[in-house]
Amino acid sequence: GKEKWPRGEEKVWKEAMRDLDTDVSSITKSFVNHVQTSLARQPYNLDNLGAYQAAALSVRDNLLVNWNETSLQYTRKAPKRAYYLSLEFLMGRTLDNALLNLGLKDKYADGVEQLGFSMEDILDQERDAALGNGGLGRLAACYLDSSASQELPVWGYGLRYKYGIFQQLISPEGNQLEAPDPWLDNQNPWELPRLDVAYQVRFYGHADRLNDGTPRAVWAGGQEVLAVAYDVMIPGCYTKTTNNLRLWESKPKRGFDLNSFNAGNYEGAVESSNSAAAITSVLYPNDHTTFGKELRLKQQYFWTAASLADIIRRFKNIGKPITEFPDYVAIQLNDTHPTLAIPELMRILIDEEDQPWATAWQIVTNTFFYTNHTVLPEALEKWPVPLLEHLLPRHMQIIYDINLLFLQSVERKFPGDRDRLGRMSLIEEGFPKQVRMAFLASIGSRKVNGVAELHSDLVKTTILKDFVEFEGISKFGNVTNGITPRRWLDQCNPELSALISRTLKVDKAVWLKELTRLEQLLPFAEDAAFRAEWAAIKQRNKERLAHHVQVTLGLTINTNAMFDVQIKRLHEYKRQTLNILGVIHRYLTLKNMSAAEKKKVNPRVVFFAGKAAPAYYIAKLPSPPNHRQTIRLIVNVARVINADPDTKDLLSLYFLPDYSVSLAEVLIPASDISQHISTAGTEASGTSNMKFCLNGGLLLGTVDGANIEIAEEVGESNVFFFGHLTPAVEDLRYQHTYHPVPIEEKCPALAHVLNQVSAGLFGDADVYEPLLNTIRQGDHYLLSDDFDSYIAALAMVDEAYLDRTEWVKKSIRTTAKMGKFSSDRAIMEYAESYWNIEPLSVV
Ligand code: GPU
Repeated sequence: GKEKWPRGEEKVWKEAMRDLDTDVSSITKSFVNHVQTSLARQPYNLDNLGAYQAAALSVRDNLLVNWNETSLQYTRKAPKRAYYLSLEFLMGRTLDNALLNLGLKDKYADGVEQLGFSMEDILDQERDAALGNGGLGRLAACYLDSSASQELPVWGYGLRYKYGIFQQLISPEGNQLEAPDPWLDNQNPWELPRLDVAYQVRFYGHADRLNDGTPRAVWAGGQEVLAVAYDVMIPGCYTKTTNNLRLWESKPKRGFDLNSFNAGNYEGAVESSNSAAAITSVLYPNDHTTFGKELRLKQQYFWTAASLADIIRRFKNIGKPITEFPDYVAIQLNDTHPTLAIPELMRILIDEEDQPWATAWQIVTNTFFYTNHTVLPEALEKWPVPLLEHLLPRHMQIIYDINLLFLQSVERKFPGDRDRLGRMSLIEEGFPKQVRMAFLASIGSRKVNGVAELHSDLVKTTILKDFVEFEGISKFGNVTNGITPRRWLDQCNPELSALISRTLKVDKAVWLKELTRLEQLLPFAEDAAFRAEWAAIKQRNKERLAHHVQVTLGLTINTNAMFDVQIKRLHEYKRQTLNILGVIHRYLTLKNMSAAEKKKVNPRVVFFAGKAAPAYYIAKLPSPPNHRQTIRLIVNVARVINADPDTKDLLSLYFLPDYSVSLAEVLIPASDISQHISTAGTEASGTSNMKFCLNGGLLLGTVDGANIEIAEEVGESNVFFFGHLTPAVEDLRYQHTYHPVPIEEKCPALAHVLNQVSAGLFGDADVYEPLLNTIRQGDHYLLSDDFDSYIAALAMVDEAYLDRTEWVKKSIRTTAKMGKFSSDRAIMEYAESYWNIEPLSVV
């Protein structure tokens, strides 16, 4: 029976359970209260860090009230819920975002000012939560914001890495150095340890089929590790809905192994406890690459097993039969990293719930949804069969069983087509055999999608072509990525946000959630006074960036120049090399100009930022040139160019170290033009392209990923496109291999640039040789094919910038037409067309 509630006097409870007061004096009271109690500090010597912590704890109180209320409603009403499984959540900072979503920023700013602090200084104390590598992890963070903002019952599940993405340092020679990111060192106020929410996760051991006429098996032995929940509050914008991001931490099942301890093996006992904790110790810093490391596979299973156990327990509380699981639960797989959830759910349904195979498979294939984020072959996950057999013996059996039944059904549809069976098998033949995770994710899911129109078409016609032919096209779709306009406009560009509200004559609470309203800015492109305000805000954002660089790096930046920005992970396919070679071309051209010619040139400042994969895992390979060399080249070109009195007023170059979400928030609003220049067909979507355009920066790019859809929205006259198109890429690569043309003939301008680098114009000539040779020979990413049109596009940018009035019009029109790229739109497409979930208001 249920206990009587409230236990004591109802009136007392109800009064105490009101929402917190949010007038300024209650805010200062709560702040000081946290200083004295939670932090146990003396108010008289409180520093900025302490003030940040007190402010965060005070804001958190508000979030927790909403978060509790939201959970209660979900439990009471038991709606269908969606779960977003992602190995990465690149959250960045939380305080500013929470204040804005709660609508409390002005009041807190007022309160802390009365106490002698500045809001800006306080916000700047927060460390980024950088539990991700790049676009894939940041997308997950935007999707959580949009889910909460639209009152959708969506939870995230991930890992609580002790160390996030490494901190990047750049040595004076231009080498990337990596330092650990101990982001949890100063207590994290945004998480709530849930030591009572814990599950046991097994590894290794043996799996024995019962062979009793059922498909059941018993998996026993091996190692058991504990998964403990840490909950992160995800506030919606102007709504009480506050969702949850549950991150798992690994712990040894007992503090240490008592048996070894008693046997006098203290070291062994401690080691076993270390190995359990190791699972969630560090985020793998490799983006778009896989290398069969056992610890990474352990992370993937640990996380999917704990998340599924938690989801199933919650489902069981509703009291419905297990066959109704897909009516209450949708699980989105963010890339193939959580694909083990498919055999894991099969295992639970068969071995623990005693379901027949067909029923279990029916449940599984109605529960999961799989998003693919790349078609680059080297990025498609494959796990060696021997490793899986060793670590997860029962799952390997289940994968074999899935494969057998699947191939039998393929054989029925395409009798005798053995090539097809080989192509479609979940097991790739070879030494060792490997499990193709994208295939397993596809056949185990209700729907499969790519992240932009072009990319989704490529998924359907290349890597999953056979699967489309077998299962029908309707299972394969597209959901074009989006970004949250809260962080990527209102928070990072408050002046522009305020101008938009004033101009549209509507509160930002409205247009931030209905972003297509920005279209109403279009007529103001013709209004000179509006254009002046627009341009002045861009200018102040450039000064804000320059100030940031001055304070952090001690460098003085020319804010009367065009700001040209490329910021993203370093990757061959993203072609930062093309950009730096273009910069060198510009430098050489300027060096040859007369004083009179130079007068007509508009000054330009080029910014790069981004991390390269650490060297350790390729260190032993016969050095394919890696992106670290590109960083080194950028830094050394910067050293030469920025010091050259002939050119430095017209061209300068900066590599900003340690790119992060919070650095992006300063860079993006300051950009006049940004570069998204991947070889056509290689960038699945890109999302920073959307952020720049939303902030009125123009786009220079290839006809790739979401660039295409951005151009469709803003109009081709407002973007600068160049380069070969996707259908030409394969032919060009074929030419490179079988009919190579020397680069001097094919692209003399590029050959000249390469020769200058080789000749030592920027020092270290031999260091760059392997990098330059990838262009001279093979040139897989087609720099030599696209260089001339790239240079032409850069010239068109220069030309367009000379007519500043026209440029500002383009900038306004670009922002005005970016409504489609709100992550609210994207997440609603998932909610309606995939997950079948609905908003639920929390009042
Ligand atoms: N992406 Br696969 C990553 O950031 N990391 C990865 O390992 C893989 C994909 C990116 C895509 O490169 C980018 O084009 C896309 O916008 C983003 O995922 C989100 O879908």
